[in-house]
Amino acid sequence: MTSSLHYQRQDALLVVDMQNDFCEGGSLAINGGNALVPGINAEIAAALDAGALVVASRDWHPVDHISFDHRGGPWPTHCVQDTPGAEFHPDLNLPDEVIRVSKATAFNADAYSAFDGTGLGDYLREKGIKRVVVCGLALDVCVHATVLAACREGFTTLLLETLSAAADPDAIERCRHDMQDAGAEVHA
Ligand code: VGL
Ligand code: ZN
Repeated sequence: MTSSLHYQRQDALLVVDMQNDFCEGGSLAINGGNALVPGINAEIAAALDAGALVVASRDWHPVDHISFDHRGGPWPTHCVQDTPGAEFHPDLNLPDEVIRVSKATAFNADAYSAFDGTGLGDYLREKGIKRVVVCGLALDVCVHATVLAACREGFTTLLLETLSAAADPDAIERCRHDMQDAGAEVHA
C-alpha cells in the first residue's frame, strides 16, 4: 500500500480511535475497521517520512462512563482505560514519534472530537501546523466531530474517506455533506 498524498512539514495526520473495541471482535465493532489498518499504516509512514506530525487519538473512558448504556448513555461499554478493548489495533504501526492523545476521560462528559478538552488545537498551532488530514473510526461519530472541529480551529482540513468506516453506513452521505459545508475537503 502507498499513500496518494504529498505530505509536508506543516501537515498533521490525525488517526482517530483505531482501537480494538471499534474493530471487528470489539464491543462497539464497526464493519470494515480492521481492513483500514494497512492503508492507515501507509499514511503514517508517508507522513513521518515527509517530516509531518502524526497524532493518534484514543477514546479513553473511565469505568461507568456517562456514555455507557448501563448509565443511560447511547453506547455499549467500550474503550475502558487500560483494558484490551482500549488498546490500539495490534497491527497499527505507531512508531515512538507518533503523538498519542487520550480523550473523553471524564466520568460525566463525552468527547467525540480529538480536539475536545485535549488542547490539541493549540498544540498543533504551536508546532506550525496548517493542514490536518483525518482518517480512522468512526466516520459518523468521532471522525465527523474531529473534522468539524479541525475546520472550526482554522486548519485546512482533509478527510481520507476511504481510510475511514462508519458505525451507521446510512449516515455517511449526511456526514460527508456536513464536513464539506464546514469547509473540509473529502477524498473519496
Ligand atoms: C466513538 C462511539 C462512542 C468513536 C467513541 O470513536 O467514533 N464512537 N465513542
Ligand atoms: Zn466512546
